[in-house]
Amino acid sequence: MDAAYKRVNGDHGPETGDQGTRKRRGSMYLEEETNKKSEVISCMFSLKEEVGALAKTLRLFEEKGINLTHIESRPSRVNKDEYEFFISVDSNFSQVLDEVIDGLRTQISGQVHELSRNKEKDTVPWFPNDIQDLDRFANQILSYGSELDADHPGFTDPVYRARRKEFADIAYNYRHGQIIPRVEYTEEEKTTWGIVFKELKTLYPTHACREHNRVFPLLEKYCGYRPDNIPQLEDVSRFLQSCTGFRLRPVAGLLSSRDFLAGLAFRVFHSTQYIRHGSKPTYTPEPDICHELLGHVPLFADPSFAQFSQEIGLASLGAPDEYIEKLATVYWFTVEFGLCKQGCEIKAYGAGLLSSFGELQYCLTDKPKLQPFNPDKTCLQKYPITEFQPVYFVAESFEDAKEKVRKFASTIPKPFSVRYNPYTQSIEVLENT
Ligand code: HBI
Ligand code: NLE
Ligand code: FE
Repeated sequence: MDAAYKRVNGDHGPETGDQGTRKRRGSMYLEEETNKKSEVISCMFSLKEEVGALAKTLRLFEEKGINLTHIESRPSRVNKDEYEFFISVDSNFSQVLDEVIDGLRTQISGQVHELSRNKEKDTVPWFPNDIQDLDRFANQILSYGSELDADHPGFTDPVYRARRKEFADIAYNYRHGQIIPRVEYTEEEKTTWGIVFKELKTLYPTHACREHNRVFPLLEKYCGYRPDNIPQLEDVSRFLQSCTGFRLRPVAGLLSSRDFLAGLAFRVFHSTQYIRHGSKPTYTPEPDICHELLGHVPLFADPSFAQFSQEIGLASLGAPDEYIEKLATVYWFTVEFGLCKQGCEIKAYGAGLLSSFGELQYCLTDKPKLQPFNPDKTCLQKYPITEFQPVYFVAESFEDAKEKVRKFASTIPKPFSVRYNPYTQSIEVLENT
């Protein structure tokens, strides 16, 4: 076994290998020994201002024998009582740096960001190897869930903002395998849910695909889907696991496309837990609990759709950035805003449609333009994210869409292919030799 592929922290089972042709590959891939050129790796972290905080942190590097080549500090612009530190190390230390970064994340109160790592063209971007590796995404959200943009309807509502911070903290502290903390929703939040729930329920029989309509009554029966109750993520996650092995994990805000799609490879769906602002229940550009529970969950309970979604996730692992963007677009026009043929009718299966009373009505009128789903074309389509879609793509069926995505995935340049091992909940890498 090539030592360069081995993870240093021995928390994984034995490597699965067929005479070295199949290797588990995770964070260590970047440091393959053929890649002799020394690269700089940088990372940034913030620390609360207190005596000895930096010394304590630097000890983590010392313990692993890591030589820092650069360190700078500046007062944090976000939190007045914090300092930000920027450090660089030589990539010879890349393997152990992972451990230090994990250590930093658990031991310091501030945030840690990895800034750069071996940006050479022919290297493969890091991807999670094991379902636990998804814990690393927890504090890599694009905008912290409690920092709302100025045009958000909750921006000037201090109660809403404080509430968003509570939800962000749950997600931030969540680790794989834990029970998702239950949330007591306020009367106001339940009212918003009730409006969305009741309005959508009148449209589902005519507008939603048959898979959604098949699962919805089960969610009412087993998961507390009712107009006066916001279901708990933990209960829904258990239900999904029993249907298709999909599970939910709470997330504080938007993840990068790469991270978000990688979750799907493990049948893990990153779910928000907060609810949209009550002033605009029929449409919100952001995912919220209505969107996740009413839009996504029913479809993830369908075996064929679950497999389709996982296929997009697997295709994303280690893909170059430009292909991540293409896959994110494919995801957008299927999982989020997909339409499909059912008999001689067209129905909605995209979660963004199934959670928006406004857009669910609109999408089946003659206003938008419809095109056949074809990943090669679909992946190039531009789209707005804060208004109804001008274009939708129509799939023949989930099975057909899955085959097409599989074909598309095989055109992504990668020196390996992957498959998911559900027994070990990890990715097996098959080298292309
Ligand atoms: N992050 N938390 C979260 N939820 C999403 O639905 C989501 C995301 N990041 C990216 C994303 N969706 C998509 O728009 C694609 O980029 C995959
Ligand atoms: N527009 C959707 C809704 O209002 O529920 C949310 C879309 C999230 C991508
Ligand atoms: Fe979504």
